[in-house]
Amino acid sequence: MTRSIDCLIAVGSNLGDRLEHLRAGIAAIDALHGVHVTDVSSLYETAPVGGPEQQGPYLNAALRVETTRDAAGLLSELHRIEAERNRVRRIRWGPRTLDLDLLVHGDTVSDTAELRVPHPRQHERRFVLVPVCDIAADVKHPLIGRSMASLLDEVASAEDDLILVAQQWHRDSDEVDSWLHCEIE
Ligand code: A4P
Ligand code: MG
Repeated sequence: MTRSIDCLIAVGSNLGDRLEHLRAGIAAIDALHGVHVTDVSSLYETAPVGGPEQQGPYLNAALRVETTRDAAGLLSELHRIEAERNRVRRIRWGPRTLDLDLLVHGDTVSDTAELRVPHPRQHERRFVLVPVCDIAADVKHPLIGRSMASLLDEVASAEDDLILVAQQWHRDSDEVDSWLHCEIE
């Protein structure tokens, strides 16, 4: 039997109907052969870090996933799902309908342009670490060797850089304020 690998994926959107993009992305990941979403973090609205000025705020969350796929195979499926949500890459860190970043894939380490795991900037970013700590606070960063909770402790926070929007949100039946379904341009 193929070994099942514990993974973390960051999800983000700051263009169009952000909630819809994230929900559809999670459903598509869970529907992949050999992939099972085991946990979903709370949903956060976060101020954009980097990229062009005047882009809209992000919705960010994190997923825990079990998979029998290797990291490259899983990432190529994540890119396909992004493309299904009309993700267009124009400018680095520019607005996007759906961003799916593979943060951790078991103890896999890769540093090529096509596949960087663990994701190189995750341990510096509250918009990644805060959701990750909802579902995987004790998971150790495969290279740094420290828990996600201890990495979060060291990241400086600015006022209003991140607000909790909802704890239960990723299924259609969940109750989420209707403002979340607004279109961001
Ligand atoms: N790539 C290689 N390894 C990976 C991996 N583990 N996961 C390649 C995902 N992609 C990986 O990615 C750029 C290239 O990295 C692709 O060719 C991919 O095959 P991308 O999705 O086109 O662009 P990106 O996500 O903008 O790139 P990058 O450099 O990973 O961005 P970051 O560092 O993730 O930052 N502010 C807030 N508040 N919330 C956000 O979610 N996101 C970013 C993106 C910036 N600011 C943000 C947010
Ligand atoms: Mg990305």
